[in-house]
Parts: sequence; C-alpha cells; structure tokens
Amino acid sequence: MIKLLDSHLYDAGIPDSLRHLIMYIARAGKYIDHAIKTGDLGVAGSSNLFGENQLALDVLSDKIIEDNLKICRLVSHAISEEKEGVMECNPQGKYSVAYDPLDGSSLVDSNLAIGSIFSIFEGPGFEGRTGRNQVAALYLQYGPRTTLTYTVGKGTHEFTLNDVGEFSLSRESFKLDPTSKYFAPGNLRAAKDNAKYRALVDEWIDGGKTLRYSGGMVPDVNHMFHKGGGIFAYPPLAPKYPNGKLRLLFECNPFAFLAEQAGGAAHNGQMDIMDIVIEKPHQRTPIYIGSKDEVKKVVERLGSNQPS
Ligand code: AHM
Ligand code: MG
Repeated sequence: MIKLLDSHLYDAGIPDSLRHLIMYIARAGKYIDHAIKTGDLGVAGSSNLFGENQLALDVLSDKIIEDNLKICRLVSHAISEEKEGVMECNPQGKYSVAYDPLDGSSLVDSNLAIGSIFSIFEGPGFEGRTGRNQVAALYLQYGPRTTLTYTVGKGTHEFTLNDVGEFSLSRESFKLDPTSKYFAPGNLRAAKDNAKYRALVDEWIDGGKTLRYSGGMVPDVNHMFHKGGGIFAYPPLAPKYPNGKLRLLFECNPFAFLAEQAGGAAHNGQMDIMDIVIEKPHQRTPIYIGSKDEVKKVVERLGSNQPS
C-alpha cells in the first residue's frame, strides 16, 4: 500500500502546525516542478508566446515559496538565499524558515538536476541559534523524477512525486554506511594552492574511489543518500571564498541534519556543522558531509588548513 507524505508526517507524531507547514512547502515544490517542466527557462524580462513577461526560474521559485510561506500563516520569519534580509511574515506564526529556492540555478539551462532546500526552526528568527535548533529539514530534487526528502529528527525519508501530484514514500529511514567508494570534490580549484586538499583528492583517486560530481549540491548529496554513502567536500579558497562558498543557513545546516539522521556526519574542519552559531544570514562555511568515517578522515587530513 502506498504511503503519502501527509500521513507519514502524521505518524511521526509532530505537531499539526509543522505537518501543515511541510505540506505547504511540498505544494510550493509541485508548482516549481511544473514551472521547470513547462516554463520558458530564459532570463528575467524575457517574454513568453503571449508576450507576457516571464520571470527567471530562480526568481519565480523564490516567489512561489514566499507566497506559500505567507499564505500558510504558520511562519513568523523567513529568509531566502535570493534576498538580503529576514522577511517578517505572520507575527503569530510558530516557525522560521530559511530556504534556497533553486540551488544550482546555473545548471538549469543545461537541464541538469536542481533543487530547493529548507531549514525550519521553531520560534522567531535565526541569529544566535545553531543547526541543532532545527525542527525539520527537507529538500526537493527536480530531476528525471521529482523527490522530496525530509527529516523531523526521526530518520530521513524520501518521497517521489507521482502522476497525480502526490508525494509517495519511496525510501524510509535510509542509512549511510560509515565508508563509501563515492567522492564529490567540490571547489577542486582549491587543490592548486591547498597541498592537503590535493593530497586528499590523490588519496581518493589512488584508493579507487568513483567520482560523482554534478556541480549541484542537491543531486550530489542526493546521490550519496541513494548509494548508501559518499563524501562531498567544499573547502575554502581565499581570496574569493575564504570560508567556502556554501551557506550555513540555506545549504549546510539542512543537509547536515538530513545526513546525521541517516547515520552520516557533516563537519567544517573545526566543528560539526550543526554546532556553528548563526551570526549572520548569509554566513558561509566549508563543509565535508557524508559517510561518518569518510568525514572523519577529511577532517584529520585537512586539519589546520581550515579558516577560523
Ligand atoms: P548557488 O546557491 O548559487 O546555486 O550555488 C550553490 C552551488 C552548489 O549547489 C554547488 O555545490 C556549488 O554551488 C558549486 O559551486 P562552484 O561550481 O562554483 O564550485
Ligand atoms: Mg544555493
């Protein structure tokens, strides 16, 4: 018998308000999925067949999510990777949501997989909190199939969008092995100046690991979630990315929560990703995420090469 997202959330015993919020996010995901499949993927300002102005897909995705977070009335504060400041929504809302509306948007025109990522906190705002305060994290991947993967701290579970527009359970409580043969070396250009990163990449190659890297964090992490393990790295590289490129609130925290709940780990070279205090909305951090022992090995190898 099929299990739908709403009923899976109900069985998880979470408050109805959080279940409704996740269902609104899932709804936004369906509209984005539709826009990707049917829309003009051109730049903002281009017009469609009828001469109407089109929004670029990342702008449209941002708007779809913002609208859903506002109409559900469950959110007090929201912040988008596409916008500078925190948005105040409903003062009575119980939750704060950080989201990346379309991660990997530069991959859209070439038809590679992309995704939307969400990090949900109870209570108002984000600053001064850590990833441990997340009550839920989820992402949608828009690929040949559209999937939604979520955690509320009771394992990590994947749902697949079916032909009648429902998210149906496809993988329940999946787990990451401690080691894995897959590696995804982000920011490989850092290996030019960072001898430790270069040695690590050599070690992965010499050890016979298989490269799986698409340039999109969503499909890259999703790949290891499907293969039962892997290691994804995005180290810093000064002067452009002295703290790495990926953002704590929008990308690193939610994936860290999902990975930990699948038995994996996420670290920035100095501490667990979810222990980093959020000081500003667009804060960046290096990240090493995936199979536990693989993450441990990266941290040992890169050691003091990490920025403070
Ligand atoms: P974006 O949020 O601007 O789309 O950037 C995030 C993406 C990640 O999905 C991916 O891991 C990373 O950028 C790759 O960046 P680069 O190719 O610049 O190293
Ligand atoms: Mg992003």
